[in-house]
Amino acid sequence: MEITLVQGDITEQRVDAIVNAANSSLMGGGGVDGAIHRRGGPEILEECRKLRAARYGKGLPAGQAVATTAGRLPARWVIHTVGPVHSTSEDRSELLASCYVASLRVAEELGAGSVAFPAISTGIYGWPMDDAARIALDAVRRADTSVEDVRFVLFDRTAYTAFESRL
Ligand code: AR6
Repeated sequence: MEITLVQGDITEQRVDAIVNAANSSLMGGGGVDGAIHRRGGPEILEECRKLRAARYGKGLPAGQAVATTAGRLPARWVIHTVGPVHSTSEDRSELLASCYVASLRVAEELGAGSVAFPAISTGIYGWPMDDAARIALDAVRRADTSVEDVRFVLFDRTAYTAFESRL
């Protein structure tokens, strides 16, 4: 597997699948979730609604992942995963690692060879960037997967630098 780092916008990535840092409602939100739905168009939300009705009436639990179309985005699929909200009283690292592993598993099932990840949980969910970078890179490196190309798409310089020094 090749791991690359990019500073930029995940909605512009030409890969088989991009990963969305969603919330368990799957009904959209701010941050990268908002950008993906905005640029991908209503087809994504439509599929999310169907998934909720069929399988996730109580919401998609943190650490799990599920795929939809990518609508008008250049990718073929969006893999929605729910990161844990950062906590200082409880160690939720395993759940954050699970987002990456579960997303790669879904990608493999789809036959996706290239996957782009944002830095899950590091925005609205408050995870410190350095720690999130360590967990993300360790999880992806250890994952037993046929995905060949993993790209981390970091939105700003600080995020890029955090991942770069970990890599
Ligand atoms: N491309 C790449 N990275 C981005 C982009 C983009 N277009 N936009 C933001 N980021 P966040 P979370 C970065 O808040 O912390 C939503 O409302 C951002 O700088 O999007 O997992 C959901 O619906 C940060 O480093 O996700 C949930 O309610 C990283 O993406 C909640 O936010 C993640 O920030 C999830 O919070």
